[in-house]
Amino acid sequence: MNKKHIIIAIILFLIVASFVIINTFNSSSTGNAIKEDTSALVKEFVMTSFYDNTGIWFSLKEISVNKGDIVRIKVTNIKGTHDFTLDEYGIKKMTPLNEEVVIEFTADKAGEFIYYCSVPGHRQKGQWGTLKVIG
Ligand SMILES: [Cu+2]
Repeated sequence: MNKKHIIIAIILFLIVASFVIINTFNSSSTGNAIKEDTSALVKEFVMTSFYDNTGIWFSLKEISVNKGDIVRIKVTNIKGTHDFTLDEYGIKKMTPLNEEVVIEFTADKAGEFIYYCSVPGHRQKGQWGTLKVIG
């Protein structure tokens, strides 16, 4: 073995050793970082839809989030036949009686939007609310 071979052997050893070190470092540092790596926040809201002798309603009249948030709305219809409609976000979901329906979307458009029930007459009788997306 001449000098050249020894130098090549040392270089190869250093390359392999650095790979091992890098891999060890990566796996230990990403272990708890993976789940924290979501910059978007999930904003959760819970509401019911129902009617009474004064009108037809969503229990939440207003929802306020920041642009970029993930919005999760849990709607339970406790009286009547309703849906949850939010035109600007392309959402129209039936809400069967006594069943929690989860609506989830990213609030990527800033502004004020009206969510409502599209069953004829319901919006006019009060079944709507405002989604405020603060940009
Ligand atoms: Cu309705």
